[in-house]
Amino acid sequence: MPDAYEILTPGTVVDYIAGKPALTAVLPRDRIGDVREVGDGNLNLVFIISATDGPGIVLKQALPYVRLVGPEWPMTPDRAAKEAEALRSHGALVPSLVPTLYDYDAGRYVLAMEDLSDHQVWRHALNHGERHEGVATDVGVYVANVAFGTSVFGMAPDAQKAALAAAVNPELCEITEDLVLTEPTRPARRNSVLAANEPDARDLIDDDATVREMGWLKWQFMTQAEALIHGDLHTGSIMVRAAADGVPRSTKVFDSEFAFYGPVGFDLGLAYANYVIAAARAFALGEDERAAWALGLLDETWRAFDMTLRGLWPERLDPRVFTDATLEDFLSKVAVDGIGYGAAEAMRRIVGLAKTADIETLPESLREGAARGVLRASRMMATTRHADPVAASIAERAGEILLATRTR
Ligand code: SR1
Ligand code: MG
Repeated sequence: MPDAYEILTPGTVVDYIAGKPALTAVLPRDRIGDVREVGDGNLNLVFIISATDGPGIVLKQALPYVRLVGPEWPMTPDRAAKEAEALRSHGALVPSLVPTLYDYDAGRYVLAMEDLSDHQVWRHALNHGERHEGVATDVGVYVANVAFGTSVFGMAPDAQKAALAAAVNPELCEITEDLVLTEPTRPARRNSVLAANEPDARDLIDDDATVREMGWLKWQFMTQAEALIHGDLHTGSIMVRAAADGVPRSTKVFDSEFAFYGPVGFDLGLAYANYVIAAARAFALGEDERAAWALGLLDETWRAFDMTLRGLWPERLDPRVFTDATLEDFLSKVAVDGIGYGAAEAMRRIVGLAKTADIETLPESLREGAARGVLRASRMMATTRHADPVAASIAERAGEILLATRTR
């Protein structure tokens, strides 16, 4: 652990900004409005410092522990440095889809970023029944640009190796290895479900075929350094703004502290899983048409990923043996991986730590069926992905399962 460092409070952030020229250039002291601590994630403090006459600044400070649990779970605040690097790297590739980073304070683990107060967290929007068109496409475009631009396809080998070494993120990867890729299919003290779902959780643990898939996915996660992936690309890591009054719609991918060089399919999979979870909520609420829309997001993200990567392919740096056949092989691998990681993330959000508001805010009678459906859908995804790695058909079968298991 690093030496003690000063934790920001609503009372100290104004002086903090005033002491940093990179920040006063964006938000001079005389334009500072109010200060709010808004962190609702699992790990960090987040302050929005608004301006009296326009956008302000967001400060995000990594605590030396997991906020969701408390100081009894220490966690390196150096994760903020990984996030800063990912923001810089991804922001250079797809500036319109990543918040601007104004400053990174390595001594106090503070990121200063673009104020996205005119956006909302996509998960919140989904949970309120809103449909933001085009976001799933943006997700695919983002993942493809990162997959190409931070990998050996788009970077010189020496620069790519240096970036890979700098992005090693063991503590945050360990969280994912435990919470996403191990505990959901094993008896674990951090697992919990409604009493009515205990048989479903036991069925998952007893499902040897799914456990086998999780073992393989975990091994890939720990060994396949394909690109500087986001590492936590669920719908709570995406901000959305609808078009209004001449202001265009916007998507911003944030919260990349889990970034490291890992399998590209992991990012797609986290998005897929949270689309399935959004659909489970909609079905539970009797909004079947909106559920079908949410399931359609899997195909939308995949198509955008596929098309964008194909578009970037002619720019690959070494076409000697990275031929068009390599592209097809890579796309096939990512398709299978994405569905597998989607399965891992979906089951984890039902039985493991850090559940989703989508499911948790449902009345218990509805939650039972939604949770059962997501668990069964995730087992289907894990075990059928090799035979049928098509996002659209996986979504169709997930929909059948969610409909058949819903409770009233
Ligand atoms: C202890 S951190 C729990 C979860 O929060 C983050 O958003 C990641 O999904 C992580 O697994
Ligand atoms: Mg997060």
